[in-house]
Amino acid sequence: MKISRATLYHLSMPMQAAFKTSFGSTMQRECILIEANSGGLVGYGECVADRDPGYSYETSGTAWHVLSDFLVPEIIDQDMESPADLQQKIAHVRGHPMAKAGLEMALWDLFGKRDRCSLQDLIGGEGDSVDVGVSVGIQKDISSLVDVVAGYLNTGYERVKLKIMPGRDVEDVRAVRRAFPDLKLQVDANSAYELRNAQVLLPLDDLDLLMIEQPLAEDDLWDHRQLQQQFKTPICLDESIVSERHARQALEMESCRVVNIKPGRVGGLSQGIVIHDLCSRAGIPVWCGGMLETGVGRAANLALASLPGFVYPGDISATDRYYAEDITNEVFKLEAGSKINVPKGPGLGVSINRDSLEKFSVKRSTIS
Ligand code: OSB
Ligand code: MG
Repeated sequence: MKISRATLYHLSMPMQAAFKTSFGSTMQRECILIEANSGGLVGYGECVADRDPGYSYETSGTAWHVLSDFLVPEIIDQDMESPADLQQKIAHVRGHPMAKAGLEMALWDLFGKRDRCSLQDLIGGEGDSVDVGVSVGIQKDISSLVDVVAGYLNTGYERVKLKIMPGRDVEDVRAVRRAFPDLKLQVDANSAYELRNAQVLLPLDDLDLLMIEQPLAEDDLWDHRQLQQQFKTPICLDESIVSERHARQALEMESCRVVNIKPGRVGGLSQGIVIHDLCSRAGIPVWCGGMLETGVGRAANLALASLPGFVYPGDISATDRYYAEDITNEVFKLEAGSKINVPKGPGLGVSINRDSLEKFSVKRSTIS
């Protein structure tokens, strides 16, 4: 397979409601859509880097630069045997996993379309649907938080993740636990604590949480190990696991008992699969995180989450939890039992709504 040209679209999409985390608030979500052409086929990938370097050092600006000046030129008119082949061709580009993952996703879509095979089948996923939950941002006060959670439970979500930050942690979580004693509940701090002030989180250990996600800094596997030893509740790492090597070291150090896998954070679906396999061998459960994806990235996450080691519900909510209008014609709906169906069409199994793409594009560029 040879890519003759690729077009990058810098998108800015209004969200249904502001999504607030310990690192900032998003009302307008940015990403880069990669459209890759090969013969008569077109493949799409989503680069999940956001406008601001809050979750990661990558931004839509850095990803645009790295994709257009380094990654895409590396593959134009080059023969590729498989999507994973890309990784060798771009290994000399240090870092920038989200840019790499977006391009790799477009290749998976193309290979799947060429072979008339769904992404799920290409990677060996199973089943018609996956278990999902909803990630709830920090709200203006505790009673609004309980109301927002109640709203999601009414629409059918059976697992809720609460974002926490210093000053908005134990009391918020306790209120939700009191209101919903049997709810599958977990929290995510997005690196907002340090080992010395993370002691305030100890009461969370009695609130029957599935896990505590990324309490400490992304480059701090060691202190996560120290903290895990103080908790019965599993610590889950998100930001800290940027490669298979980090995953292996985290497991060897016992820095966590659960791993969140996001294709963007680890440099591509191929790398997500490698980490899934490593964790499965080690008996460590994984689950699929989210980056407020459009239908393109959401389709990829659903296929990935259908691999057997993904045992906890994913942060893969229905389209309407994020956007009133998406760039795919397909809309993902929440099904009974807090599930979303895995796309079965060739490649990612989604098609682009050109009008919506036009509407949300703030910049575009074709490389050939
Ligand atoms: O830490 O998991 C995170 C969204 C943007 C950046 C980081 C995170 C998140 C979420 C939302 O928690 C997950 C989703 O619903 O897409
Ligand atoms: Mg997280």
